[in-house]
Amino acid sequence: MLEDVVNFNEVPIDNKEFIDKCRRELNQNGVVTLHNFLTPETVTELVNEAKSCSGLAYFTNSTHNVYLTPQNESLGSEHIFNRQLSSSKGCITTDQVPQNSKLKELYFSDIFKNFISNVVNEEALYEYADPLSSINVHYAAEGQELNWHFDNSKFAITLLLQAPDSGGNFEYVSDLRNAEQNEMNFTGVESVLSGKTKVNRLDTRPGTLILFRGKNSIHRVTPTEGPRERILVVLAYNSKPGISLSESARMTFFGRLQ
Ligand SMILES: O=C(O)CCC(=O)C(=O)O
Ligand SMILES: [Fe+2]
Repeated sequence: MLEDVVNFNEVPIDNKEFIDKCRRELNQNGVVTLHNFLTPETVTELVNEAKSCSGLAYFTNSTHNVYLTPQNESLGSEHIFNRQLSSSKGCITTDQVPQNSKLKELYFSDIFKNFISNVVNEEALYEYADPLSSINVHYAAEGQELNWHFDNSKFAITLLLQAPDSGGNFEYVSDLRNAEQNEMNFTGVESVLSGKTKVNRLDTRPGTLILFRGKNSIHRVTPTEGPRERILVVLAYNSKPGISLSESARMTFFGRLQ
């Protein structure tokens, strides 16, 4: 029952007015924050489930530029385009999430997919064709962070399961570049990386769903502080069926193709 997973009293995702309100909010702010999206029982259950699977997680330390692209040699190694930032990422993949998990019930639910597709203005949403990329549970232990970047995907859905004692904050600057017009805004990026630009911080708690347009909004997750790890779920969809995440991205994030 989806009612056991989603807190319909506070977050009526099958209600037209509520859906319209979320769509307006996303269009205006590039982000929708839904606190208490998951019922408290579901949060507890999913934290226990995630902890029992954490031994399967694949951890990588990587360096990347904010655009998540290869270097452009012609700009020189000192150029902000080529500035290398380090991130550490650990996650389990869709096939490692238990078959009877409430995460799968939510991800494949028509009510949830209909809600998301209406809010993001897509006709329909489809799972990834590969067995890894649709549902990922991310773990960030003390000191681990996800550095400044712009996403490749049009939107991202996250569910925080466990917050660290401190740190692990989601920070962002909206509409810093325009990918559609290939405007990269080197000056704006430099100013964020050097700490001159004031950044926004999302208020996210266990059970909160975030719907975020990260293609033009630079964002990061600050290092986890203290022994309690940050545990967060990423749900990813495509607007067309039969699409897999690229092989290079699968190797980078998961260390395997299937
Ligand atoms: O961990 C988060 O809250 C955000 C993750 C993120 O930005 C990403 O996976 O691209
Ligand atoms: Fe991101």
